[in-house]
Amino acid sequence: MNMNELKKFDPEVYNAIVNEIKREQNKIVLIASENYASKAVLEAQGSVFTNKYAEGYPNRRYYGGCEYADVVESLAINRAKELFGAEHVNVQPHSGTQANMAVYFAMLKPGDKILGLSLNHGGHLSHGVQVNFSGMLYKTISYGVDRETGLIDYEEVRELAMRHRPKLILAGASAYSRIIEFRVLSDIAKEVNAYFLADIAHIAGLVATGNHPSPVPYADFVTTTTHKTLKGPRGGMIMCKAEYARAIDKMVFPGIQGGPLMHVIAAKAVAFKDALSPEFGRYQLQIIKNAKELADALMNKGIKIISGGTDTHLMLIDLTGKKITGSDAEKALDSAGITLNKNSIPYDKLPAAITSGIRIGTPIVTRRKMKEPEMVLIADLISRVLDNPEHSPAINRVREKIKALCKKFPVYEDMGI
Ligand code: DSN
Repeated sequence: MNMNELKKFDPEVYNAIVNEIKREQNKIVLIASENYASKAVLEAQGSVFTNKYAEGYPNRRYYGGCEYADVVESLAINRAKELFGAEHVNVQPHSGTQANMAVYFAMLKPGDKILGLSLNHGGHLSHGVQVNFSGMLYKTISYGVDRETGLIDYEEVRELAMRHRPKLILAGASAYSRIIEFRVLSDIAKEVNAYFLADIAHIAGLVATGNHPSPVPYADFVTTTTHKTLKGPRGGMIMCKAEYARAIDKMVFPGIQGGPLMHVIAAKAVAFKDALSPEFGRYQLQIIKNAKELADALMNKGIKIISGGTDTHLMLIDLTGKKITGSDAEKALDSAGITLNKNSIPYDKLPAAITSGIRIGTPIVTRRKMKEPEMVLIADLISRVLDNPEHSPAINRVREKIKALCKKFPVYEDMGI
């Protein structure tokens, strides 16, 4: 990456970028919602398209000079349609939350009821949490997971739907490791005449490659981010049935956004091209294999995983038997070179700022070409830290092993840093 001008003009920002490159290279990042975009994606996102206003949609813009903006947005739309088999795609939402906002604003009125997975049980902020606009504007009803199995209780969803008659039912999660039965949820939505929205932000890459059942055939709306398992730039996207195309497009622009971020849309197009390749399918499969291996290896060390494993790219560790909070575990692991995040577990007794759990995901380590043997090693290192969070010599030994592992699986070796 050539940053000569930046280095000369703004050494403070340049140094922060260099340090971030080193951090991403020298630590093992297990944050389930992050990924390392390809250089092609970074180049497109760092391009002159950052200069361009293109309010409107391809061939229907409110500015001149949009002919090349039209090219990249059309590529992004067509590739996304092919990838997911969607009838209509809008690639302009700046984020997943804004994608969800556009669907709500297009279909609901303030005060309408929405039914989604509780944040405390693995749901998402924008699915009706009180401190978020979704919880402020709509009446939220939440379903949860079973205390024993850790699985979504679909019977509970049906009962809640029958009792409350929500206008919209949401599927999707940020900390749920098992297959989501989109078809079952769609049937429940049909029974109560509710819209069905599937937010596949976390699992989009798995869905695109057939490694998780797709909600696209059943859902009225499917929203996603493009930067998690999908490995693209940070951003959002909406897919919907053709009958809602006009309402969704109108709500994204001019409803809730102005100019689309054309440099991000160019990078989305690049990511979708990558996602259509056979190599990407193999990558997604390995993400799951690695997650399963890591979960098994952690459980072999006596570490409890919610629901007893994973079908996806992530798992949720229950620390209640370990005498360490999620927040302390996050800190201790980071000091040893393993970056992940604390996370509430279902029925958590501790507040969200502390938590009794940590969330682990394998998209980045798999992107670095690590496979099952490395997962066994990482599980061992995590276990050592959780057993000795305040023991400096133990943490130092883990840090040395992480350094060696990172060196063996470089990401940015040719960036001249
Ligand atoms: N904040 C993201 C996550 O970490 O899951 C979801 O938006």
